[in-house]
Formats: sequence, structure tokens, C-alpha cells
Amino acid sequence: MDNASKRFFAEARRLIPGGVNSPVRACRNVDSEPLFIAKAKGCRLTDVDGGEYIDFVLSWGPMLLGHAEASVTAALCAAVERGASYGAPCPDEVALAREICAAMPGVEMVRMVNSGTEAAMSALRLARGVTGRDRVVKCVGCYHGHADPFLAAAGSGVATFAIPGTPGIPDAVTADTLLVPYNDIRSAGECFAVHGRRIAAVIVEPVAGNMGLVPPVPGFLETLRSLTGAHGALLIFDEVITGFRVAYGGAQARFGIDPDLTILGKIIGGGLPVGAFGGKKRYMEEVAPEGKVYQAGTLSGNPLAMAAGLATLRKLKTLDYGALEKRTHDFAAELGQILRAKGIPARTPSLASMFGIFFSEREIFNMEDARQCDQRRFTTFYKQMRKRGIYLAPSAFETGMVSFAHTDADLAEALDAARAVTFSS
Ligand code: KE4
Repeated sequence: MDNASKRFFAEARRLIPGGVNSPVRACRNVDSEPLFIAKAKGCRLTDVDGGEYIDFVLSWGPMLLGHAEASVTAALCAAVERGASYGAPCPDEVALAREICAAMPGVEMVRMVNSGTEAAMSALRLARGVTGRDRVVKCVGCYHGHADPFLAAAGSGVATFAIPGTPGIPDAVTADTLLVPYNDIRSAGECFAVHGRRIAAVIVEPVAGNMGLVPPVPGFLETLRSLTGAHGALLIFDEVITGFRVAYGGAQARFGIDPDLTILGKIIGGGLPVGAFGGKKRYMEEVAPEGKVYQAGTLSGNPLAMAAGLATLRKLKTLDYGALEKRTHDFAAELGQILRAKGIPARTPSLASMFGIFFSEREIFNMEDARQCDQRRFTTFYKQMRKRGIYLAPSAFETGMVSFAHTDADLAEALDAARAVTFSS
């Protein structure tokens, strides 16, 4: 059946690689075509054909308040009247830096950038600069954006498309990227035993959101903290998803771990392009122009992104994270019961406002486990839920997210849609 989304997609594919500006949106591995979205409000998206969907992707994380939230929209409209970009400091940059440093226990100073990718690559350069070392440890299945050093065994779209190792990245670059399985305390220790004095940093998603939702097992983050401390390496928390989501102060506040550097994105921009890297003053003071580690950006600290981010954080600070966590937990638990009642092995973990959907008997601890899940059933589930107006991430290697705009009625509607899903044998 032809429709406007199909027509837009046909033209987009002639003009944009894969018809999308980010691969996972192509919906290829769930045997679907992308919906083109006309507008969004609260927890709902409306596509260009007038179809309405309850959104559990939230633009991959930024829209924790829901779409077009009143205070964010008002702040953004006021900001745009003052001009879109100055290329010079503005008061809101200071205000947002103050808010982030006050919220995140491990962040004493912060530099704004324009994406999580930029934040990750800048934090790694800083870690290498202050330690004089080259190696970085990352976990298989974690995703830290698409900068060269991080595309070894990455999650998210890299895992979705099973891209073995992206062409265009010199072997010399990935030779300095060491891989350990997520949640594997023993492997982390072995890696440091062999490479310890040459490791500049460990970068980790403190709650993995790019292999589906995989929480840290007790002791895993603590082990990374002690190993890095003992070997003079830096611990970088990638809080692009978890920052201001798993707690207002992020995973570092929730778990009581004190990282040396933190990267942020998504929520702190309220939907506008943004990223940030921050951490201990003794390291951040090494960033140009204060120090010698160069990092720059035309639109860093952009007044529109600052206004939207500030309004978002100020609103979030007034909201009840515990209540959202309980609603998400109850929703995910009931979703799992519905699937298992159909005789379908399914695990639906949740943490804060994040939830996973794994078609598997066993609990998921790492990327290897996530890969064993039944992708065919995930595709069936995705397609039938979308037909019933429920918008899930088009990949088993992403994480579902509930916003403060999702009402009990919205969640009940999604569960009713799940009850109606049928799986072939
Ligand atoms: P961006 O460069 O996409 O702003 O951020 C990269 C990034 C860094 N760290 C984590 C933990 C992330 O999840 C991301 C980006 N997340 C993906 C989805 N899981 C973005 C969606 C996409 O690539 O289209």
C-alpha cells in the first residue's frame, strides 16, 4: 500500500545513504521501512500519514519529559528570538555547566560539545593526553558513538547490522582498543594484568543500553574503578543514556562510583544536538585553552541547545524518579508475563525508566547472551506492535524507554497491544 512515508522514503533513498541520517533508523533488521514523523507531543508520535504511535524510543533517549514539553518549548521559542548562534560564550552555557556539575558527583568541570560521539572522542583524547598512554579498554556490545577507536565490537547500530569492523578505520587505531565482555570481572582483571601500564582509560556504559538493557552485575563497576585506580588509568563513564535518566545525578550517583571523566548527551540538550565531557578538575584543566589537549566546536554551547537543556534539567529536578521507575518496572514485568503466557521465552528487565525485551529463556549478562536471543521473534513482535500503534526501537540491541509523559492509560494500551501479538511456531 503506497503512503506518504513510503514516498518520502523512496526519495530519501535517492538522496541519503539508506534513506536515513543514522543507520538504525532504517528499520532494516526488523524487515520494515521507517515511518516519517510529522509531529510529536507528550508520549505520542504522528507520522506523515496521520498514524499515531505511543513512543518508547524517545528519540533514542533525549525526550525523558516527553515531546514538546511546555517549559522546554517556551524556553526554546524565547531563545530563538535572541538569535540561533553567537560563536561566543553566553550566560546559558554557564548555567547549564553549573547544573551539570551540581548534579553529577564526579563532574567538577565540563565542556559542551555537539554529540555523544564528540564527547567520547574528546574524553579519550584527554585521558590519553593526561596519562601519556594509548590503549583504551571498552566492553563488547557497548556503544560510545562512531569515532574510530570505539567501533571495535560496538553495540547499537554496529551490532544491529553485524558490521564486523568498519572499513575505513586503520588497524593501528583499533590495535589500541582492548575488548572485554561486559560484566566480566575476571577478563577485566586479566586485561589489566597484561596491559595495565599502557592503558589510558576504560570507557563503559554504567548501565548498558546498546545490547538491549543489561544492568551491571554487583562488583563489575567497582572492579573497573579499582583496576583503573591501581594502574594509573582513568575511568570514563559513558552516561549519554544514563545521565539524568537512571537518577538525576546519573549512574555515578545511583551506584556511588566516582569516575574520573563522564560523557553526556541526549537529555542535557532536551532534543537539540548536544554532548558534553566533564570530570575531575585536575584533568579538565588540561583541555585547551587552559591546557594542551585540543578540543573545539563551532556550535559547542549553542544557545538554543543550552536553553532546551537547561529547561529540561530544571523540570526534571522537580519530578519523581522513583515513581517513574516503579511504573516502568511494573510495565516491563507485565509485558514479560504476557509474552511468557503465550509460551514464548522472554525476559524484560528494567532499570529506572529503561526496559529490555529479550526473546530468551536465560538472563542476559553481555553481548554474547544478547546475540543468542530469537531475532525472528523480535521482528514479529516489533512489526505487530507497530501495526497496533506502539513504536519500539527497531533493533533488539537497543533499549525501551518510558517518559514522564507516559500515563498509566498509555502503558495499559501498549500492554493490550502486546496481548494481541501472535507468534508463528
Ligand atoms: P551520538 O553521537 O549519537 O549523540 O551519541 C553516541 C552515543 C554514545 N554513548 C551512548 C551510550 C549512546 O547510546 C550513544 C548513541 N545512542 C544511539 C542509540 N543507542 C543513538 C541512535 C543512533 O545511532 O541513531
